[in-house]
Amino acid sequence: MSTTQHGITFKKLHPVLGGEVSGLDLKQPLTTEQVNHINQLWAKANGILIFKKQYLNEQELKNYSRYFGHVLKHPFIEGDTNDMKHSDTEMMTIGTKARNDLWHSDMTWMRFPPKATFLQCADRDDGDFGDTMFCSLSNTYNKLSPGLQSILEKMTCMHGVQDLMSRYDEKTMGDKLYPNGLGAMSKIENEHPAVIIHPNTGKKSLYVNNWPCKRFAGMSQSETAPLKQYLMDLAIQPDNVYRHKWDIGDLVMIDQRCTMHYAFHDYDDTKQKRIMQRTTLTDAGDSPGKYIYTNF
Ligand SMILES: O=C(O)CCC(=O)C(=O)O
Ligand SMILES: [Fe+2]
Repeated sequence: MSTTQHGITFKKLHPVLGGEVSGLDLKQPLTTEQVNHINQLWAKANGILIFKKQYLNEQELKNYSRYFGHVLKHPFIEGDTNDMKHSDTEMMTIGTKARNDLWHSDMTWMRFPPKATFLQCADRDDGDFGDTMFCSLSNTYNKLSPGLQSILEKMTCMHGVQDLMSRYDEKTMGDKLYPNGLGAMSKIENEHPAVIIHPNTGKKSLYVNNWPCKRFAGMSQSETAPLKQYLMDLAIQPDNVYRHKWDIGDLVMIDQRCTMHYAFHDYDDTKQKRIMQRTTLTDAGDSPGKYIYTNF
């Protein structure tokens, strides 16, 4: 079922999350009305909004991103690897060999996590590989019993990035605070509520993710594991997951406040090509940051 308003067509792709917008050329400047409309559709799509055939260059992707927030200078800038590089600090290129085949939300290990990441398929070989799955954490919250909902609303979680360090150049990844001041690539854990209220939609969402959420505050990881496992199993049930098959030029706006994602690495990365580009958005400048959720 699709609806059209001001020449913009919206089609739901999945009962829970995921919607596709057509009728817009994102290379062109947008009016305030168009931006407001896209924001409404983004909420209607429960945080996963897809545009096909956009083919934005790096500057155009950054320009488009800026309509929705501040484009964060990514703090891994010193951690470039063969598989992930930064043409500048605001744009990240995710190469064929990169591994994101674990369920996660982006960078909740930060003191002030990003609200969204925009992901574009810049180049890839044809074929049935390298899909990305998205699941809804607001719907996961809705599935819980009122009893567990109210327990979780009183809880907070500790999020940490340290176990990712092995993938990067550890020498540059000490306890250093990055210029944007939003986090530290270190043993430091940052505390966030286990349930948040999305500031735009007012909807409650589980803010416990498979990664980088480590443990409930005041509890060990092993004490946390059973409840976290229960929540994650619920989150990734097939009826709560939209699976995207990428074409070159697809752009997905991912709301990191109410979703997790998983990128399949089901291909031979020495033979098949899959190049993605990403911007990371916050609601404030690079410093000192601002919470992207409403607390209880
Ligand atoms: O390549 C993908 O589909 C996902 C990339 C990703 O998870 C990330 O950049 O955080
Ligand atoms: Fe990610």
